[in-house]
Amino acid sequence: MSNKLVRCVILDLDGTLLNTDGILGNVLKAFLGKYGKEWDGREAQKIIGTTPFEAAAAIVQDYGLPCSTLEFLSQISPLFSQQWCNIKALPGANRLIKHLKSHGVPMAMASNSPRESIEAKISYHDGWKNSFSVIIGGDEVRTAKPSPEIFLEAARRLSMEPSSCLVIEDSLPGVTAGKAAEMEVVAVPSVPKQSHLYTAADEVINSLLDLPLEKWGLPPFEDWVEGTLPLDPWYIGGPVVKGFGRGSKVLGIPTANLSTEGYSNLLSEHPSGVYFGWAGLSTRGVFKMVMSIGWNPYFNNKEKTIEPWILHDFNEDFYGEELRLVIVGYIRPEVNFTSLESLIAKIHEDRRVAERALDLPFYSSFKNDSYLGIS
Ligand code: ADP
Ligand code: RBF
Ligand code: MG
Repeated sequence: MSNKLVRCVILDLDGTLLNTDGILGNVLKAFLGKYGKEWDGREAQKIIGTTPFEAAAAIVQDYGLPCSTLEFLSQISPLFSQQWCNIKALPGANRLIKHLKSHGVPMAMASNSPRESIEAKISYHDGWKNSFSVIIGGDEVRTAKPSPEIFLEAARRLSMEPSSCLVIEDSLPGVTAGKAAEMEVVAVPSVPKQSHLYTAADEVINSLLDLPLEKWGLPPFEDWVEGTLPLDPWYIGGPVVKGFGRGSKVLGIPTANLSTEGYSNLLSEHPSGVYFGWAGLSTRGVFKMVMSIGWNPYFNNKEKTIEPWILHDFNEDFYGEELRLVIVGYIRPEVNFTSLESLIAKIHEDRRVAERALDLPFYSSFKNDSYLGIS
């Protein structure tokens, strides 16, 4: 089935463009602690995409807090506002906004949070406010998402037919609202391993890096080179630790695992998927590297790990040695496979893509990065 062609894009804010969830978790953890309660991350899926009042009501009820919803809201709202300056753009958010703006694709922002909060949050992100022809908050409509009202109002203000709008949403209420408005809907779930819940969406993607704009007749991204997406480099390192013990045994593909302790923030900031870059081992040299980040759906791991395959033949193990990685590009999202053979074949294809790309000037320049520890 081919998608309908659209002419404009309506974006949700929290969880879609902004990594609000991390802040939400930190504030609630501290706040509930004062009542002797422990924040359970599982509550997140329930409140994502709801209005502040609905979220507050759910928390007061589920935790049996000795206060009213309004009291809770008035206590916690200032704690959130203080954190707005710390909310980071999600990977791919700036890229998407710049791309659509430079191609003249009209954009609206439609969020269940009040207009004033939206304005405050986006004020910390250069160029965002001016890129949207319409910004509309939950306090500007009678009924919030999952009602279609906010999206229909956004379309009206854009002077577009609902059928010409593509909605991008991380939450279930948002997806429901978009479909009820008879719009095309892409879901980017902000809570991991939940994509099976998003069957109403026209497409479910893992992160904004994977958005196939051309499917809706929108101008495609032009920054992919030879099957890879250049990234702002990021760095991770530490001693090589034992992994699941199946890389070389089950797949014939050894992965030198790093402890994720101390890197939980970094890991949660980066979408799961296949990445590549350079690996430095202090006594051995700098090598090309391709890796997966995530839960390895084929094995359904419980924890998000990094699995770097160093593209060099070593004659021995090097557990305990310091491994430094600079990650410079992205290849694809993690996927599940129906057979071990197809998983292995795909990883070997990733290897070829990474090896070729790392010879390109942009990527090869990082081979000399001082972080890798070898001159
Ligand atoms: P584990 O589950 O303990 O990570 P693997 O089967 O994935 O075990 O093997 C990884 C180990 O193999 C690394 O920790 C390292 O010591 C060794 N090794 C040898 N060659 C490589 C390579 N090319 N890339 C990554 N690790 C390698
Ligand atoms: N596991 C998956 O389940 N799905 C994937 O798409 C996937 N891609 C990978 C890509 C690369 C480059 C590497 C090195 C590994 C990948 N794996 C993937 C992870 C593999 O399952 C993992 O290395 C083993 O689980 C070892 O613990
Ligand atoms: Mg391993």
